[in-house]
Amino acid sequence: MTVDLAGWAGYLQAAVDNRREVQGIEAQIGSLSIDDAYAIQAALIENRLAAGDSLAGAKLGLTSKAKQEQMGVDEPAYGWVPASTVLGDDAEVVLGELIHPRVEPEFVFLMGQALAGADATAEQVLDATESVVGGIEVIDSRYEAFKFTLPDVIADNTSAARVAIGAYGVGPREVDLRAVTCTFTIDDEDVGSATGEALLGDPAECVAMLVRHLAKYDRGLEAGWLVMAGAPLGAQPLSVGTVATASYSHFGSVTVRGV
Ligand code: 0L1
Ligand code: MG
Repeated sequence: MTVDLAGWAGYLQAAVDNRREVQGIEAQIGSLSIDDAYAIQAALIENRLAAGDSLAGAKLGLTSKAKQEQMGVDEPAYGWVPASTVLGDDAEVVLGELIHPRVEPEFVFLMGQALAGADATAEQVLDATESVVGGIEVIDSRYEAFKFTLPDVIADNTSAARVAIGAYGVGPREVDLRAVTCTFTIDDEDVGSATGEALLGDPAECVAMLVRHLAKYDRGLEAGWLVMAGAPLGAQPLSVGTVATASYSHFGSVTVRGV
């Protein structure tokens, strides 16, 4: 069956624009291949770029057991970070612009050099990285009740909505990134702690997986981009008045407030 890639990309963009959740794609057409899901995602992003946005980087989602179990999915997914969605390390998130946002801590690589290749390794990722910082991603699935299949969430650019980026980082080999600890609090209540190792054993290996994925499309990471390696902990709802803080053992802290 031929999938209407442009039509589904428009369907998801309309959900963003109208701030209204929509039914999953697979629930409507039976099944969607991973390849077609990435093609819808590509069309969605191309439309945003044509409308004046630019790319600030790329992301992985679902790279920790905590996230995979929370969402009932057992594989990572890859997506894009539009420049218009990037916020500072103490950020207000306007809830009226979103559907049903959640927040999650992130390990974020800031690329000093471009990197591409179907055989990219974690060592090459560290070589190409300028620094690693903490972040908080705001995810906002466009699907009803935040429920989706893996192809659905890929098409939806892995629920990406906003990301707050920390101001302080470390050189990629200054610390063992697998041992960096993140503690997440919501309104001063501790909702969990995890280390970088929760990201498929090694955050740098996650980024290498992304580079190998991009190689299938003759693409790579660019110098100056940010790359989210994923969330080591499950996501939490963000409401008006909620204050979420991710504190990292080596990256300082990042805060977002729902307004
Ligand atoms: O960044 C993420 O881990 C999100 C991936 C998509 C699944 C979700 O919406 O939680
Ligand atoms: Mg994330």
